[in-house]
Amino acid sequence: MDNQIFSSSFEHHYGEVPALIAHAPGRVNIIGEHTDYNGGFVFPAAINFGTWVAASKRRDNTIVVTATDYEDQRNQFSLNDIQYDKEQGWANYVRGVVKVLKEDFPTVGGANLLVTGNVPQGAGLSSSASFEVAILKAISSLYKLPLDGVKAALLGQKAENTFVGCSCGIMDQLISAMGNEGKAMLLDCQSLSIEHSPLPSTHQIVIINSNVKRGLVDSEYNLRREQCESGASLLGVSSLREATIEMLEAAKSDMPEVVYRRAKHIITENVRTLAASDALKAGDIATVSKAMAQSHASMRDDFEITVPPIDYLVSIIDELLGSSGGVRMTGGGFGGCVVALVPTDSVDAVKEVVDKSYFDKTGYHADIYVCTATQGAFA
Ligand code: GAF
Repeated sequence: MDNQIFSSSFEHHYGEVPALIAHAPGRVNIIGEHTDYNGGFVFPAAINFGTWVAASKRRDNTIVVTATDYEDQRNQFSLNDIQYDKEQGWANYVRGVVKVLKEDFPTVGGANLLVTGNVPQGAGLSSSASFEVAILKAISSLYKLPLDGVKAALLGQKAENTFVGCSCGIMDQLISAMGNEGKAMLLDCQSLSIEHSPLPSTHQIVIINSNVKRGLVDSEYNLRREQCESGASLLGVSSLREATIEMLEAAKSDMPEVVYRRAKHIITENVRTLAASDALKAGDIATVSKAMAQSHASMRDDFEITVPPIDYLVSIIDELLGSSGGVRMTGGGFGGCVVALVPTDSVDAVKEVVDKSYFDKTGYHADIYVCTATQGAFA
């Protein structure tokens, strides 16, 4: 992103230079899927794709936002009356975060905003969280609000849960706000404690976008959440974070089979996430590889959130890498992307193996992004 060109574009739209440009990244989750809303562990990294927001203050109580990625559509609303917009769906991420921000910081005032981004949408790389956190970063910086990264993430999640209508967990907003360059972040979603650990210099993060557009995401996502809550309740714990595999096996015959399998995924995924993060720190790639393979199998068989083209991508990359790297589906599921931790000298081979057969086998073209882990939101 060229800041000079973006500033000129802001000037073209609003007749003044922006006071600041804020940025928030998308994310890739290395391991720990659907564990966040169960109080568990996740291990994502912020990536070098994100959302940029140029901003200046307005004297009135109005937010005006222009979206370059939606043909310069403009949306405008008063801070005194923030309603859901049925016409311009994208604008509800702005309306939602401004509404929850204003509840906590009533002094927030009007703003002109210009937004652009390059996180592939609907691909499981958190384009929405990156959008929410970038808007929060821009407005809180304009008005010098004491909003730290964790608080920004909680507001972004609240906006998504209460205004946009997705019962997401905290992972995406928190990594977008708090990521570190070159590092993945182990997050305990119960205590919100964070530990950053360097990614191995021998490996690259490679993301393969299946280009299967995620279908039924919100309804299936919310259903998984309900099934997990039902599992916790049948086990007599406040969240599946508190459950062990022994407790689950003992209660198996008293619970619906589907709830058993959903709970099994969460309980085993928490164990795998901690094991993978420890192993990565120790440079033990073979253990990371095994944990990622088991995570994918668990998402496919027990949590049932993968689709055949994604399973195919994982199988061909897994066969190529063996224990030298890891591969699994990343994100909420039902399409989207695969993440692979690939030895630097095998990146071309991964591209080749995907190019060779993915289209013929599935009818979809894959996009491949070799990513770096980046810093979280800044202005
Ligand atoms: C989506 C949600 F937004 C996250 O909170 C998380 O649950 C993820 O799916 C699955 O791990 O990205």
